[in-house]
Amino acid sequence: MEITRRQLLKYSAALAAASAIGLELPLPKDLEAAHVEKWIKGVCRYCGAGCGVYVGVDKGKIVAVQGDKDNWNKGFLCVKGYYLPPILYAADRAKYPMLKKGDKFVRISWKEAMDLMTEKFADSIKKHGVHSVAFYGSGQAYTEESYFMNKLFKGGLGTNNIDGNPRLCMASAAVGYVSSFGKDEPMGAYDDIYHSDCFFIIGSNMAECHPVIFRLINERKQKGKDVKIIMVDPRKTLSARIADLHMSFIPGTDLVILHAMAHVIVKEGLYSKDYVNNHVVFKTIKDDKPAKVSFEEYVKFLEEYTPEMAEKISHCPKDDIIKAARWFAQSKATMSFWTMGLNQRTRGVWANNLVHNLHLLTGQICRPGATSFSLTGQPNACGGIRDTGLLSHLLPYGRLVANEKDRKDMEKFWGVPEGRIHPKPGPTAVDIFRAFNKGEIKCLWIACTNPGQSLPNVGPYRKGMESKDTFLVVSEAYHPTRTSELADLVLPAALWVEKDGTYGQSERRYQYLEKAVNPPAEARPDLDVMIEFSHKLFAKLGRADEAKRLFNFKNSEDVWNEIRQCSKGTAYDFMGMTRARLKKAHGIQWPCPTEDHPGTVRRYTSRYGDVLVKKFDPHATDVSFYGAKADGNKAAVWLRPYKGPAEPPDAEYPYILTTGRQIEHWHTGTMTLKVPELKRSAPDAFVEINPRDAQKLGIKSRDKVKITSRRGSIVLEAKVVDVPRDGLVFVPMHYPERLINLLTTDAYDAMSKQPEFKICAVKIEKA
Ligand SMILES: Nc1nc2c(c(=O)[nH]1)N[C@H]1C(S)=C(S)[C@@H](COP(=O)(O)OP(=O)(O)OC[C@H]3O[C@@H](n4cnc5c(=O)[nH]c(N)nc54)[C@H](O)[C@@H]3O)O[C@H]1N2
Ligand SMILES: Nc1nc2c(c(=O)[nH]1)N[C@H]1C(S)=C(S)[C@@H](COP(=O)(O)OP(=O)(O)OC[C@H]3O[C@@H](n4cnc5c(=O)[nH]c(N)nc54)[C@H](O)[C@@H]3O)O[C@H]1N2
Ligand code: SF4
Ligand SMILES: [Mo]
Repeated sequence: MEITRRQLLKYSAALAAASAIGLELPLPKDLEAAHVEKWIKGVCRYCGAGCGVYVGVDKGKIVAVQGDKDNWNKGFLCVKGYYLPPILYAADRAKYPMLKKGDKFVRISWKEAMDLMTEKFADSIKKHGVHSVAFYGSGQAYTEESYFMNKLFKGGLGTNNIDGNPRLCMASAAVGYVSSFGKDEPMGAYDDIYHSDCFFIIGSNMAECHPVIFRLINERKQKGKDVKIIMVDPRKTLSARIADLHMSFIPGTDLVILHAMAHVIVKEGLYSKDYVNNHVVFKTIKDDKPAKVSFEEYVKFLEEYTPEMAEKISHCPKDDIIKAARWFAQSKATMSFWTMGLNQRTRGVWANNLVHNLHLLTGQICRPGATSFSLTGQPNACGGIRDTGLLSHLLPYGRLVANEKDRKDMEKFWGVPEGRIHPKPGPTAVDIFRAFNKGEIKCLWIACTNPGQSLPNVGPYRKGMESKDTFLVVSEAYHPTRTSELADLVLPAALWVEKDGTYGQSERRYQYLEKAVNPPAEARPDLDVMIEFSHKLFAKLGRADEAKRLFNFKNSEDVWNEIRQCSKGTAYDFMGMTRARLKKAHGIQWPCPTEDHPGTVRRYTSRYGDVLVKKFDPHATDVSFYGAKADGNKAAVWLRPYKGPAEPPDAEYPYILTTGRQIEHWHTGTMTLKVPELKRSAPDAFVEINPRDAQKLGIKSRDKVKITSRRGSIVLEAKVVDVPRDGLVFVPMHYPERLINLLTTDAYDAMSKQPEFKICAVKIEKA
């Protein structure tokens, strides 16, 4: 059966959401497997929602996927989830280690590959020191893999040259949570959706990017009385079409909108005196340092941010701002969601702080339905990267590289000499590639990410990756990709349920993925390769005995057990999540300190079950932001002045280019473009432009259009639709033959170092 895009969306949770009808659509016949020997419990490979799945195995092959009815997703999946099986059997799976000789790749053995790789890394370390090697990881790797590499680099080698693609994705959210609440990760859960009656969704196209979570919101909207959805996005996305209020504005100006909402809330007395008096400190930056200020000073700061002023800057109607502020403050329970529209910005952290501000001011937090919830992009950005600390400034479970006590703590835990962990944060994603370009980093290992396509301003970084003067290893499940084509050595990787491990998802939920089938040919689980690498490298550095002690893991369960120990006593404590428990459970939410603990749905509140409140704050009555010990366990409302994007449009480049996603495809398309139904539905890139701008430019749908930024240009087909606002165009990021990142800017947020993928200036002409 030929499936059209319309039908496909229908089968996905997305259209169910968008049209708010037909929620129980049957699946098309060709999604149901003919015969299944056994069903194995797991998790979807793709987004941070973390839908529970069962994978159907027949004769050693995955033949079907169905939703887990006992998990939070209640058996629902979106199209990507249903169509998982074909990604394992694509013709371009990487099957053997491949070495680049001249312009060609030749097959070599694993022994040759590991000998060569460890020789290159050891040689570089001996000649140029430990900071001449680096690792670039992924929010899609298993927790065990990421924890292991972090230990190897920071604890074993003593370099912080290790970062990952969550820097492009969740860094602003992580720094936002830490600066507002003292610790990372959301306090709430998907369960809050069932209790909320106002959804404030900003910079998030949930219908396409988190469809099953969006489905829950729609279900709530249909069942609840007077449930409001506010959507704040400069495009009228599929998600925005069902909103009660869609606030459109000039990209990069939403800081003034958020301040103006706070202005209205304060002016109309809609704030919570209890929160202001008991749970909040007000903070600003004075002389480059955080400083406390009074509530009165905050009110004074807000004075200039009137709805009128906000309208002038953002072009969002002031009446919308006032209405949104009232709905937010006056609903019984308000829940916010945001993703890349806020995070991928040079003011990403500030934008995150301003959303938290609204919740703290109004007391719309830490009770059922009221919470400030950052949606995670990748399936293991939370558990694997933010929690294990695989970012160049972090150590596991909330500890910091720059904090002496935290370093000592980890040195003791890992059993390495005091002073081993380097006190200075290492380079972040973009800066790793800058250093690689300059030859300051000489050997780089990239695993489970495709930066040759996904980095901002990717042109110069592609040149650096291709250089013959440095050594690039890429662990990939497919070959060639836009990164593996630039590598010196490609290591074939087992994919998803071809190996076992743990994912930690948006709502602090850990889930275990069992191995269901064997990887093709000589592809191996990344963890096996990482462990072998550590022993061989240390042997070449004359430290074989140390490696035996530090990296003595036989399998992923050994690593998981060390990880649990490492979380013990921290604000992340999940000592109680044994492998045996995770195998049976349909996900467990941390904190979960003991084996008989059921997991924690809502954090920072003892009334709703967080047992760590009493442990860290014995005097707490109900709510305690115990991560913020230095501020007396109070959260921070930040005074963050308005600043616009790094590259606003001007006379020469008068349009704004924004980039992002479609429901069918995953990032660089290596997986989803191999699924015929998904490819048919969304076959190629396009530039979305609204009818008014199209008319001005003399462009019709399907015309070829040339888009040029200060860094590069691309020719794409026009799609004239009334989705982006005036002056804005949108291009999806998924297509390897259409590198939109040749145009984007690598300017990044000063605090989170997350690049501004969402905004750069372009000019547009008919090609
Ligand atoms: N189908 C699919 N789903 C995915 C992924 C995928 O590749 N495909 N990837 C996953 C990952 S890793 C991530 S990070 C998430 C991303 O999920 P989302 O962030 O929801 O998706 P995007 O399309 O990147 O961008 C979201 C919206 O930001 C808006 N935006 C642009 N500029 C601004 C601005 O200045 N302010 C505001 N408020 N909004 C703005 C855009 O118009 C766009 O609609 O999706 C996850 N889910
Ligand atoms: N223009 C633009 N660019 C963006 C963004 C944007 O909004 N706009 N968003 C940014 C964001 S939020 C993100 S998260 C990044 C994502 O960017 P990437 O992480 O670069 O994109 P993916 O396609 O997810 O890359 C994962 C790679 O790992 C491979 N793989 C899959 N499973 C395994 C495995 O088990 N082991 C190994 N070794 N490999 C495996 C896949 O084939 C794929 O090539 O893109 C960023 N880039
Ligand atoms: S919503 Fe996300 S986790 Fe759920 S099926 Fe779709 S891609 Fe997979
Ligand atoms: Mo992401």
